Amino acid sequence: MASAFNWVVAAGFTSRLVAAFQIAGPGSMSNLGTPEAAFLPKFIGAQVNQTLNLPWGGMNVTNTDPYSSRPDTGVTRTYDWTITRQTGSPDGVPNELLLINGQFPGPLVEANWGDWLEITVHNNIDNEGTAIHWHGTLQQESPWQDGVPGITQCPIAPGSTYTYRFKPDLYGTSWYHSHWESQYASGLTGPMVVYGPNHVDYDLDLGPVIVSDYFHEYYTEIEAGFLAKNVEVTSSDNNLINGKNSFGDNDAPLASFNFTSGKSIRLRLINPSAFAVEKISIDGHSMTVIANDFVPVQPYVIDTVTLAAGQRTDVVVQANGSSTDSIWLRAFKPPNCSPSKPDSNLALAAIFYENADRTQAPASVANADAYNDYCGNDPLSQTVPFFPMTPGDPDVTEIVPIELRDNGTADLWYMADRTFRVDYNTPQLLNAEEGNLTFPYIQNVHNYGSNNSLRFVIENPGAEPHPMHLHGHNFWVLQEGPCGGDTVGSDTQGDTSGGMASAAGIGPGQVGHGPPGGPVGQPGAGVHMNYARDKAVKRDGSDSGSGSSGLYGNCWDGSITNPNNPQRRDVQMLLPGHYMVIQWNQDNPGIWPLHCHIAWHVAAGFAWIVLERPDDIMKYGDIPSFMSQTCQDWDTWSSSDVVDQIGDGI
Ligand SMILES: *[C@@H]1O[C@H](CO)[C@@H](O)[C@H](O)[C@H]1NC(C)=O
Ligand SMILES: *[C@@H]1O[C@H](CO)[C@@H](O)[C@H](O)[C@H]1NC(C)=O
Ligand SMILES: *[C@@H]1O[C@H](CO)[C@@H](O)[C@H](O)[C@H]1NC(C)=O
Ligand SMILES: *[C@@H]1O[C@H](CO)[C@@H](O)[C@H](O)[C@H]1NC(C)=O
Ligand SMILES: *[C@@H]1O[C@H](CO)[C@@H](O)[C@H](O)[C@H]1NC(C)=O
Ligand SMILES: *[C@@H]1O[C@H](CO)[C@@H](O)[C@H](O)[C@H]1NC(C)=O
Ligand SMILES: *[C@@H]1O[C@H](CO)[C@@H](O)[C@H](O)[C@H]1NC(C)=O
Ligand SMILES: [Cu+2]
Repeated sequence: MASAFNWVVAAGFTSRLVAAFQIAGPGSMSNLGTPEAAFLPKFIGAQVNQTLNLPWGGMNVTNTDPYSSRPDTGVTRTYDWTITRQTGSPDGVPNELLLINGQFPGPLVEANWGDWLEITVHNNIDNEGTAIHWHGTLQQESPWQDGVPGITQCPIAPGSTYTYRFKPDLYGTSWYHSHWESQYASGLTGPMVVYGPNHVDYDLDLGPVIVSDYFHEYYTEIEAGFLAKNVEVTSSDNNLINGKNSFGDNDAPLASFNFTSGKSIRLRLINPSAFAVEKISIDGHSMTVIANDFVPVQPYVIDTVTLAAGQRTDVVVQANGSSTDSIWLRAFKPPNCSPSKPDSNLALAAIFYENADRTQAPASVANADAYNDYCGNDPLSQTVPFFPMTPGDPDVTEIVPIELRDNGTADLWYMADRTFRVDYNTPQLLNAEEGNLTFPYIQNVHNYGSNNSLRFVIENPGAEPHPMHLHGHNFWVLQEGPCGGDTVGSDTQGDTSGGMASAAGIGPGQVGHGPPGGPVGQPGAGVHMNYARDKAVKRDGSDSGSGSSGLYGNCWDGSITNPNNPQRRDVQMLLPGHYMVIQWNQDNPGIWPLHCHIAWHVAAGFAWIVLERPDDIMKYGDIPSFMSQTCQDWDTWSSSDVVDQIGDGI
């Protein structure tokens, strides 16, 4: 599926590299992807040859439902972080970054399944609040530690400190990031590994392989630009592996990794991009997928891993090369999935076998599928959770069309006719705990009471893909597919989809390469971005727009892929011109955003707030005590300093 264009990008990059090849070493902004980064253990405290006495006892992938039971090791692991804004040059270009303890990417957080984490965050940014979200954690015992400002806490004010204390309830690979506006696009993010049981054995754990888009402009400029419809600024400048790459011909050093011939090696692939889809491949090697997000899956073999923003995939690779081999690991961000500058789309990392010549650039050839530019995830039929769970009939079904709307001065995202904005001074969870379930309309809070299960049919009539993420849960992905029926044809007003495509910096003919046969999101194919406003009708019969009823919700035929055990994860890509159906059980009282994980989209109102079991939230008597210090500090700071809330706040 690779287009000629993509191959040109790749070839240009590779030939330049051969001239001046350097791998990153001491002095890098993070040791991840350098020879100093240690292989990871099977668990913290692991002894060589120790197989008994696992920290989590006899609980394993097949005998334990991790959503309802988990071990308790009695261990608390502590971290102490200071966040600063300073100049760094991870790709050789000086850039204004937000750093944790001076590192980019941020420090690796490690825990055993059943441990507690206690992470103290000092905000030393002089004029911005912050809050750190632990992506993919359920926060079942601590919904106030989810790290979303205005929702589960007041922001940590400049000069203030907050300590997050939570149990990373699921095991596997994840990441953390600031949830204040798009701060994470300027570096405020890092990897998180929770050691737990394995259903596929391996010899060595290479640790995090973080692949992400990268911008040479501070996030506030980009966010303001997106809102002001100056979307050129959302074109990424580079692609990084563990925070490393060169730019242009500056010869900045690359990431590298060690392979040992004959060994099976686990890689923890993470995409913390602001926007990009990443295609990850290793020349001459295939990969066995063992987990998607925090969900172990029945192993399947592929040549190229696809990660949308927020997603992770754990793979095991057989190091079957010879001991003198050196090869490339490639991360390619297809320019049809996110806007990007020319020549910015490929990152390479060197993989050296034990006797390789480490001074020479690898000369290996890309796999046939390395520059595949399909933006969607692996087929639902292929991604089968190892611990099976069967969804029941939902108590509530929502039909949610999405739409980008121009309000005259700004581009904002709407979900079923609703956009979103927080108030940093009154966190929603505090309101709920106090029994006040009346939220300002703009906060887009939906009270689902004590319903047992919720289903969302999300329809994307636009020209861009959206990686949909839910806090506090892994959702089932019941089905996905083209959504032409609802979006093509009847609406003759406001056909601005071509404008949307170019607004995103995506040129004609590059939009939404779907699975074969789909008329997917091609400009001019009748996709109407204003459709949602005009025709949105929720299934409960309330007409949320000005149109007639019954036009939404017609795309999905009710079929479910693997109905006894559908794919579960915490981010799923929603393609242009497609729908997706997700479902989850309300087993986690709290207040959880369902949002697009593209930083510029979520900052422009693309969030729907799920209020889950408020009666049980009210039983958490100690929420005010967790919030009081940050809220007092925030009130004090924000009463004397003007808060420049560029976007919706998250
Ligand atoms: C990678 O290999 C190099 C060369 O043998 C060695 O110096 C370095 O310590 C190795 N790193 C790891 C993490 O094994
Ligand atoms: C592990 O135990 C076996 C059997 O006792 C022993 O032969 C081997 O050397 C041990 N391996 C290491 C790395 O200690
Ligand atoms: C998990 O443990 C059970 C025993 O409780 C065992 O039968 C099963 O094989 C184990 N599963 C894995 C994947 O190790
Ligand atoms: C290594 O395994 C891959 C499949 O993973 C295969 O295509 C390749 O030919 C193998 N290489 C060697 C040297 O055996
Ligand atoms: C459009 O939305 C922006 C961002 O929320 C807001 O600042 C502006 O006032 C809105 N403009 C109009 C005309 O409503
Ligand atoms: C409930 O919260 C809303 C929004 O913060 C606020 O406007 C309202 O005054 C509160 N109501 C009560 C009774 O406290
Ligand atoms: C279920 O959710 C709906 C909102 O979609 C709400 O009106 C209803 O009261 C909830 N039912 C229960 C039992 O909480
Ligand atoms: Cu989006």
